[in-house]
Amino acid sequence: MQQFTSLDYIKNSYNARISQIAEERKMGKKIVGTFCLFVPDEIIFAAGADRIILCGGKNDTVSIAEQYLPRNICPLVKSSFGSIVNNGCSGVKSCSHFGMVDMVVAENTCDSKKKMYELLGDYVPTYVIDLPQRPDSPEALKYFLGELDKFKGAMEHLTGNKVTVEQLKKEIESSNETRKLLHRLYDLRKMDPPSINGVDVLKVMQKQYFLSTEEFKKSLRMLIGEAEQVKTEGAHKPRIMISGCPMSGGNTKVPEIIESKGGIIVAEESCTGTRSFWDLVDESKNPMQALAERYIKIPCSCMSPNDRRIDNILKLAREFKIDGVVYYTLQFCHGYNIEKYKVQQALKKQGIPMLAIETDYGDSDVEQIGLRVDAFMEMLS
Ligand code: BJ8
Repeated sequence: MQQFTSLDYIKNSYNARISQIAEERKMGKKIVGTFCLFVPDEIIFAAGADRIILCGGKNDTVSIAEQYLPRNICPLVKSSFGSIVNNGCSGVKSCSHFGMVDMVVAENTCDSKKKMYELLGDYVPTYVIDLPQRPDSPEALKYFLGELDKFKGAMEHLTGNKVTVEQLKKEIESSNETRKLLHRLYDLRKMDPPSINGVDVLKVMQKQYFLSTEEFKKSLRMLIGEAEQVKTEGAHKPRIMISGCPMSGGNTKVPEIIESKGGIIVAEESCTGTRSFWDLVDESKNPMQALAERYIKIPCSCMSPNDRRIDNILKLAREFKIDGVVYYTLQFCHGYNIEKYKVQQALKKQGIPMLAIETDYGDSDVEQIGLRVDAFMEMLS
C-alpha cells in the first residue's frame, strides 16, 4: 500500500497542537473539551472558543479510573476519566491536553457517560447538554433546539462573546467544508482496491476533533491530493466495513488485526467514521434550527428507536461494495451490543456476512481475535 507523506504530517501534529492550545490560553481564549458528536462544534467556535476531544483510547489510564468507577463499564469512559483525574499526578503518562480545558461540554447519551460526567464536575467545570432520546418524536426537535440555545448561552457566558447569526453561518460553512473533504476522502475508498488503507484513515479520523479545523482541513487536502494520484491495482481483498463503537485516539487494535489478516477496511459506520460527517448542516435555514435538525439525527445507539442506523449501514454496504461487516463493540457498551442483533438480521437478509467482536483496550485477546478474523477472511475470499 502507498506511503503518504501527509500521514506522517498528521501523525506528528500532536505537539504543535498542544503548543497552539497553550498559546491560545495565554491569550485568553477558552478551551472546551468534548466527548461526543452531539456537541455542535459550530456553536463553540462561533463563541470564539477552541475545542478538543477528550475521548480516551488508551489502556494506561483505565486502572486509574477503576479506583473511582466500576470495572464493568466501557473502556472509553474509564480511559477518558482516568486521563482527566490523573493529570500527571501518578506514574502513568496521559496526554497533556486533558488538563488544558476550561470547560467540558458533555451530553446525556449512555448511562456510563452520564454518570461519569457527574463525577467529572469535581475536577473541571462540566456543562451537560440534555439530549432527547426519541429523535423522531415531534417534541424532540423542539426540546433539542431549546437545549442548544441554552448551550449557546453557556458558551457566551464562558467566553464573554456574543454568538451572532453571521458567526454561526460562517462556522456551519466551515464545518460543512470539512464534511465535504471527508466525503472526497471516503469516495477514494470506493475503488477496488482503494488507494488508502483503513488503519491510516482511522488515524486521520481520530485527529478530526483534536486538531483545529483549519489544520484538519489542510491535512485532509494534502492527503486527498496524494491519494488521488495513486493508480490502484492488485488483487481484490475482502472489503470490510466496521460498524459499532467509536475508536478513540490510541485504539487501533481491531482494524490492525483485520488488515494484517488480508482484509481492507473501506468504511466505518461509527463516530470515528461516517457518523461524524455524512450529513451536512443545511446552510439555507436559520442556523440554530439547522444545527438542531442535523445533530439530532446522529444514529447513536443511545437513541430509540434507532432504525436510521440500520438504514445507514445497508446504504453504506451497497455504496462501498462491502464483502463483510465487522461489528465492533467495546465491553459493557450495552447500546451497541444490543443493537448487534438487529444489524445482524438486516445484513443477513442482504446476504452480507458479519463477524462480531467485543473487546476492550487491553491486548490479552489479540491472538484470539486474530484467529476469528482469519477464519472470517477465509470465508469471504
Ligand atoms: S454519538 S457513540 S460519541 S455517545 S462506547 S461511551 S456509547 S458505553 S461513545 Fe458515543 Fe456520542 Fe453516541 Fe458517538 Fe457509551 Fe458505548 Fe462507551 Fe460510547
